[in-house]
Amino acid sequence: AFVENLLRHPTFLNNEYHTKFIDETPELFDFKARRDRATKILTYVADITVNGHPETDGRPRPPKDLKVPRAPVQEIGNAPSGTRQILEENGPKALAQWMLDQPQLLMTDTTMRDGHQSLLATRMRSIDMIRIAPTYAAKMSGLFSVECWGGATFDVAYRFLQECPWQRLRDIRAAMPNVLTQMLLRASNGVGYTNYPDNVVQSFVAQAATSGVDVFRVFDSLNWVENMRVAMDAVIEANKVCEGTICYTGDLNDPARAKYDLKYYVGMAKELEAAGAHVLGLKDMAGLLKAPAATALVTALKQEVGLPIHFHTHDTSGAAISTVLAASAAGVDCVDAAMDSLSGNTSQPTLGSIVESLARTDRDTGLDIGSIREISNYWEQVRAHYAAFESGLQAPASEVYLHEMPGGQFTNLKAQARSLGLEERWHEVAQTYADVNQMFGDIVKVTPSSKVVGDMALMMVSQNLTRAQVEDPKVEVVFPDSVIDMMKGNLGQPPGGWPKAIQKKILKGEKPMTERPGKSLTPVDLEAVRTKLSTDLGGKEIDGEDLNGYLMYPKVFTDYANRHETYGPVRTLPTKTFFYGMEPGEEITAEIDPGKTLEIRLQTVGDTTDDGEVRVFFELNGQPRTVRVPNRK
Ligand code: BTN
Ligand code: 3PY
Ligand code: ZN
Repeated sequence: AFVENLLRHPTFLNNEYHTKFIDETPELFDFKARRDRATKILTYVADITVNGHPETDGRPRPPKDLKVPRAPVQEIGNAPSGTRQILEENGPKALAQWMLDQPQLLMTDTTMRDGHQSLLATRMRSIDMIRIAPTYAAKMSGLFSVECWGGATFDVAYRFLQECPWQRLRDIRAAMPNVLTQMLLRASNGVGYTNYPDNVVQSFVAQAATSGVDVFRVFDSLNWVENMRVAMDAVIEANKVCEGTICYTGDLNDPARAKYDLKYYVGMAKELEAAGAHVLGLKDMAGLLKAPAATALVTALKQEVGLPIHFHTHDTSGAAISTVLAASAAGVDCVDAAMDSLSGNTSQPTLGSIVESLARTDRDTGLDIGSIREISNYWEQVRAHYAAFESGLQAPASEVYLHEMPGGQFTNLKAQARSLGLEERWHEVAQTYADVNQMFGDIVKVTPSSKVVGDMALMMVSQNLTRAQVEDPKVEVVFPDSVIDMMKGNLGQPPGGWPKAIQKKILKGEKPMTERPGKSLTPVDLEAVRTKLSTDLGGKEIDGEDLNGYLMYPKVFTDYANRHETYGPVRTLPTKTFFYGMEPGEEITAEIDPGKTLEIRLQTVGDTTDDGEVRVFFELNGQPRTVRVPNRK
């Protein structure tokens, strides 16, 4: 059992990683409390069994005979030392120097973050990650890092998966103590969609560092370095790795897109270097960087800045591996890829194929292809459980060079279009997305600016508005709130500022802000918020993780906390049970604390009574238990 692995792990034994494992307050931590949590979990299983899970309703179902995914068996306790030890022993600057000194191409595995964010609507549950983490520790210690946190995973964990993102981080960290953990941080937008006060950003970064993030990839959705400093400084202050990141957009070799030329990117790289970045991130969130442009860009950046360069792309076009190989040949230090079975299309390029392509060359990654296959086979079993969240995307497409949607947004926007009845008009949405980009002055499109462009494009297609009409001062247009907010300056400034005419029309004469939004946001009184939240949640003790979760997403967090009161630690359920409930006669186990396992057998589901309730009969650790749930069908 994975928790047993954790328990026997040296890191686990040595640190206080434990706090959240105990969901209840310590004085309640006796047999009765355990039984209470068991009742809560049984209530959840009964409810899903009777009513189904709202998120999988009407979606494609995984095959009936799916087994709980099995990770390769691991020897515990002797994981080889890796990049994490370099950071722990020598600090972030020495780690950056170490990167520069390596002949091999270093690699980051993104499967646990961007991989499932881009292919499975971010819905992968922690248990499926933690089970394989010891295998990474044992067999993938040559990786630079594992990206496993941040971006959209944070709010999806609370909102849709009914689990604590911080606990995920601690669990992965404990099971994988030798490889750096990496997160994606939207600078002043934290892991949200809006600019937070400076002290909220600082508090969040400090907590993430404490809970287990080693490498922070910090980007700004308009490439405004001014708006990245607070987050970057907080990472540096925490003595963690600050990967100051350029977002790539446009087409380096297209004179019509001269706004984002070599000079622009080199200039931004120098600003990030001066701002204290340890590593330079090059984030091609839509997968637009073509191989010849990668050669030119990486060559120039290597000449002009002294930082190691870490390249991230998406395979939406199908051409990503050519770009990665060009970047490698030009001397890029590290690249992102996803394990084979969660790679390709809107996800990252294929890790095993990059490793094979470079084998026996001077950039040989040194990673073991047999281990990669084993781990990929595990992810293949996991992926089958998330059939409900597959996008149905059939093939790579060069259309990405037209619309420039980020891989993490593409399938989401498509689903949004579907829900608005615009699925048949998808290619119009794509064209309109490109038109909106031009209308807004050709901007970087990445969370949250990409969401604003998407909102505007959907509005235009659903109302049959053309760009010319939207720009015409005589045509009345009701703009989405997110568009008004961005034009006010609340996400910051793009290079060259916002186009004046459209900004004027959108703001109806209101004067926009041109300063850093954080400069005018009042700091939050953190202790006052903690006290109020505790009161709101009936006296629950609020630790730093809860507080920072609430500061990012007040309503999402409190909804999560209240559901946790009702359903207990449902994160411990197998994924199939979490989304589909149980079949009569089926047996599962759920390890609610290290070594404390619930054996749950569903006996039968009773008929619905006159008051609309269903009795569900279980055996819990051999004892009969009945739970009543409303029939909402
Ligand atoms: C969600 O809200 O979608 C995820 C958490 C699960 C909420 C539970 S599932 C059983 C019950 N039925 C609902 O519609 N919501 C709760
Ligand atoms: C995110 O911010 O979630 C992203 O993946 C941006 O690329
Ligand atoms: Zn990405």
